[in-house]
Amino acid sequence: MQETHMSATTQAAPAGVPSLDVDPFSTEFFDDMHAAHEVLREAGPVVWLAKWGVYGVARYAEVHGVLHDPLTFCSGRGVGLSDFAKEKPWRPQSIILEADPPAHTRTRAVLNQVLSASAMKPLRAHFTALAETKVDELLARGSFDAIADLAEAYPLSVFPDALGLKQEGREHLLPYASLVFNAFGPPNQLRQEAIERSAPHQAYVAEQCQRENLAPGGFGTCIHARADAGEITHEEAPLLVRSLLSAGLDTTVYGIGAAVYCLARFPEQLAKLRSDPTLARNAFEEAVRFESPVQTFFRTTTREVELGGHAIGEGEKVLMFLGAANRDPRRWEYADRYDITRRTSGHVGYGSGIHMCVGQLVARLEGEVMMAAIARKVGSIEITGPVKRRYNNTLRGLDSLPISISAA
Ligand code: OVV
Repeated sequence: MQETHMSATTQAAPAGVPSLDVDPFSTEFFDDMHAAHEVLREAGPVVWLAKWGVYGVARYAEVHGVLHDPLTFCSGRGVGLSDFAKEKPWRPQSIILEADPPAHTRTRAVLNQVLSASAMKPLRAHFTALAETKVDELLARGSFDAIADLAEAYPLSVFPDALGLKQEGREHLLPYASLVFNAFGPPNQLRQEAIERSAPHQAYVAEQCQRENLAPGGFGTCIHARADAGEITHEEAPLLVRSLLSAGLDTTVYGIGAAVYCLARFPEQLAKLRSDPTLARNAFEEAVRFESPVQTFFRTTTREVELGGHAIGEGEKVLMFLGAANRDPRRWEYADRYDITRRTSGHVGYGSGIHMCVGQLVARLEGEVMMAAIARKVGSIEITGPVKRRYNNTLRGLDSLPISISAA
């Protein structure tokens, strides 16, 4: 392991930048995150995170500013702690997430098309029917775990088929995604153990990215067709399929989990949703702001730059706290309230700018139709047992949410 990351002593702050010794990748941080986010925001527009020797931004303005200057704050050196200019990536670099213009522009254009609004149209009826079937089944059961039985079960029932994956081996999908998101973090236990156990999951994913393993009509086949059209090479197509396998499932699991957790905690918001099911899409969007299932990404500076009044050198990692920005009182009124009628636009739960989630329409479709099915069919939601947190270096969500629901 790299000496720079393993040093027992913390790394000294550049002059004038508030230095904090909080570790944003520790269980203590995850367990009391909102208080820690406030400390980060109030310390200044930019902070130094001594434990890992990186800069951090937790206020909305600076997070937004970094996201919208992708040439200065690049992704090509990795969006995790590891700097690809200094360390070999744990897997071949993503050609969309971990890329900068002009290379990024071409791969992004392909996924923009594959996951466009018009590509969503043929999916909506089927995604809606399966959300309704799922809610009916759970109403019949009465009590269940909202994570395993709803937040995981529903995306698993629609997304792998939409991608065109075969049935066999799908049990690798969630562990693979969990690994990818842990790997953005520092070399802590979460990351190191995930990578140690990664070989079978990586082998499965590499195989499913091949054209012959993808069903006609799915997103995967659609990507390979763009290679035939000459927009990307035949070597690049499997890597773009891999991006969907990495980022397309667990994120929506955490998003839907967040939304159900919100409705369970805030019954007056469920009542409002029931009285007007057209609020379903915004109720999901507000859950993405409120919980920020994807909490953090890094950028790397490509030059000396001024940020929050401080000069930052070239080759520095900057950690963006998306979840803290999404609750920054400088930007949001009643930031800590889940309010399904709020104007949510501008939240950075999907990022912002040229790298903003390319799968956001799929995520919103899944979230909307699930919230709409709940709005029409569910009368009440009650938490019936201990709520357990799941720990991941990037994703925020629950491991277990025991609930009971009643019919409308
Ligand atoms: C947004 C995201 C998360 C994880 C992986 C990828 C993208 C990828 O492109 O592989």
